Amino acid sequence: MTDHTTDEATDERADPLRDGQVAEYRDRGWVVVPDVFSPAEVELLGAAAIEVLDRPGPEVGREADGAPSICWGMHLFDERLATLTRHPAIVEPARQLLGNDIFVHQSRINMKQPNGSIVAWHQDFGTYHRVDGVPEPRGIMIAVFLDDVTAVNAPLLAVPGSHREGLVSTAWIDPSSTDHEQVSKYRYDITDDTMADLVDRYGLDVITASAGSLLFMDMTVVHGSSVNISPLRRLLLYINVCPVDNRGERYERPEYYAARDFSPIEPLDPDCLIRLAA
Ligand SMILES: O=C(O)CCC(=O)C(=O)O
Repeated sequence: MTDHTTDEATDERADPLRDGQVAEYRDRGWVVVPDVFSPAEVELLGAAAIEVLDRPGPEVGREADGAPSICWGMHLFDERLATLTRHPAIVEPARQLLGNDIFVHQSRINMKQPNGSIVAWHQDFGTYHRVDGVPEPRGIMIAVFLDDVTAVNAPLLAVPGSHREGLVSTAWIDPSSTDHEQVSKYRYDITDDTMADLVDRYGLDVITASAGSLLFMDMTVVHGSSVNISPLRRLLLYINVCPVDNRGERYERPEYYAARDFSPIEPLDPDCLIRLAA
């Protein structure tokens, strides 16, 4: 992989995140990088996401009224979304933070429908470890904001510093959950007592950003989101990556949930998305 230690002034592939951003990620568990993608790129990705959410297959999870809320494995189904996973703005910071080449363990489109269901408190690594056999809590949940997300349209909520806890041991799969056959089938929800303890010790933050921004979050951070009772759309894409020396060792779930392809991702050029719009 690229030598990320070279002097910034002489290497155009120097570390993409500044020291302060890396420190914020390590300390809090996440960092937001604003205004990465242009309005044209956001429009291209939004159109791709809406098309993919229209798929009839089991990779699409739905609200009780049938409206699609999630599609796992988005990059397997669309060239524009596959290209996104190889965009340098995604790949280079992830390689920098993880100190190794990366692969995509899971991707998903998350459309928070008006009055759609909550996402209960969980750690993405909880499922990746317990179900997919990813050995260590090393990986990043990258969110691509395709809408402005503010306090009013059900932003992501997260416990800062909770990545230091490692795997939260009291998480469980709730078979009585209304969306058990769909979205929460593999999700280890964190119990109320554990959540109260974590919030007591670490607090709870809201993550807002404008369309075109990126979030890099340690995949061990405890997070969730509430119902979107606003009329405003909230469309996010997620690309969850692991370093190539931390790959899943069990294959109980289909590939759209958990990677089979562990080859290191080489970044494309910065215009790779916009070229697809032409
Ligand atoms: O976008 C959200 O509100 C949370 C999504 C999430 O954490 C998940 O799908 O696992």
